[in-house]
Amino acid sequence: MNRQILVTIFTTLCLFAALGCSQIMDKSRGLQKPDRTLSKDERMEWFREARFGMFIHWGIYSVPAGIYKGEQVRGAGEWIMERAVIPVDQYEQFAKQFNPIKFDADQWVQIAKNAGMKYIVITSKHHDGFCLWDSKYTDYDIIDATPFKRDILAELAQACKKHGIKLCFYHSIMDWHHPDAQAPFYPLYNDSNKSNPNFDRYVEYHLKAQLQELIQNYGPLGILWFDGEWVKDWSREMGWDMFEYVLSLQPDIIINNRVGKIRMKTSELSQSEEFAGDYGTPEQQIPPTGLPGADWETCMTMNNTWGYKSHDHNWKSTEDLLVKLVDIASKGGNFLLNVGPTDEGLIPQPSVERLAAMGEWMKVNGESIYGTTASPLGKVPWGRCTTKPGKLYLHVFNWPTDGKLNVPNLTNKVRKAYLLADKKHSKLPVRRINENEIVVTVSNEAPDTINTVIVLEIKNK
Ligand code: JFZ
Repeated sequence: MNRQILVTIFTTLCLFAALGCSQIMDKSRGLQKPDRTLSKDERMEWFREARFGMFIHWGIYSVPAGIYKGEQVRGAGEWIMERAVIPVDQYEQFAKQFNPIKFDADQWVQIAKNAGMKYIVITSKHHDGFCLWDSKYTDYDIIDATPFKRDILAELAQACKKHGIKLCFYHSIMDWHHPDAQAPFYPLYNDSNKSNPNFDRYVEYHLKAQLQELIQNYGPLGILWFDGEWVKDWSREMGWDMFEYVLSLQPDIIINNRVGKIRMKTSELSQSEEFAGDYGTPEQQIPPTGLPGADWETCMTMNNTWGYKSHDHNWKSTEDLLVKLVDIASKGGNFLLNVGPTDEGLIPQPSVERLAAMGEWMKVNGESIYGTTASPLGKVPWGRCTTKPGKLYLHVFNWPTDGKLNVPNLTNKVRKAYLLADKKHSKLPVRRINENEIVVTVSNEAPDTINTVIVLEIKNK
């Protein structure tokens, strides 16, 4: 054996030993990071391209649909167990009534796809602890506890694969049903001062075990979307440990910031050791200037609830939702728009209609959303701007009545201007009026009543 081979064998042995050690350290300290095969940029690539996804809040709370003992319950539909102070054994009865025979995974995925959405995040388990898949770690799931007995997540995984949509799971850390988590705290499931001495056991043998099941049997997944991390027993160390654990199960998965104890709020902090997770999740709001330097995704309801409520009719208009999508893209974020299906298995009709209308716009104008980055123009008086190398997309919400669109803060040379909806790309006249400003001559009437997109091909400096 020559020296070369001996050295190789020796280094290989050392490497194995080191790997083994780091795994042991990982278990005991929870903070050691395993070797990564992929960079964050590589993992985030599809997410940055996608820009638009569907959030689905679905569970046995769609049975009461916001009403308990004849009374309308305030708050979000999926919180009814906590809001109406329902004991665990009473709430479990909803599972027996959950029989969504109209559920059609293919149809749901098509609704998302036709809207222009690229990924779906569905509640594998919400705070109530009920599981939408056949879990071997509990009987409180769709197969063992309901008359429906069809694996919802398996059907969705198959449909997503067929239609090229990324499947992602929302998974609650807080669990009002598990005896080692919050269930014993009844009537105050969400009391952040209460501690369960067995919480570690819940994390190891329920939470982690189920996540492994989800990733291995229903993956590969796009995102694991954690929530409910505010419970007293969840720690910063657990957040880091979970982040590493999930990545070890699927190296290219994306994990939201709610896995960590402290949420990522600003850019400076996004890369800091303080924060576990890959991206920020502003809820029901669009950060005024985005989260510069960080990836983020605004999640939002179409009415006032995530989980279905029969009496919530406060729907946002299509126009409002489209403007929000563009506003978010212009600030460099993604839009995760929620639907709350009924206990029959249907996405409410007002949601279906709005998504279809958004899809019509996206079919023509999707290029100005997918894979774009935040606007370089700052505030523009008529709408928003998104960009890709060599192109600016001017989203004009308020069409100029005089047919003159002023574009401020633009010093680049403009090569060409045209309407994105115009397949021929007919040139629109462009005139520079000063160093910082150009004027595009457009028709007197807005071609699109909600948002007309003008493309500027620019010379990058
Ligand atoms: C959580 C859940 O409690 C809720 O049911 C829903 O699933 C939503 C998407 O997420 O609610 C939150 C989470 C975070 C904040 C507020 C409500 N927050 O950061 O302000």
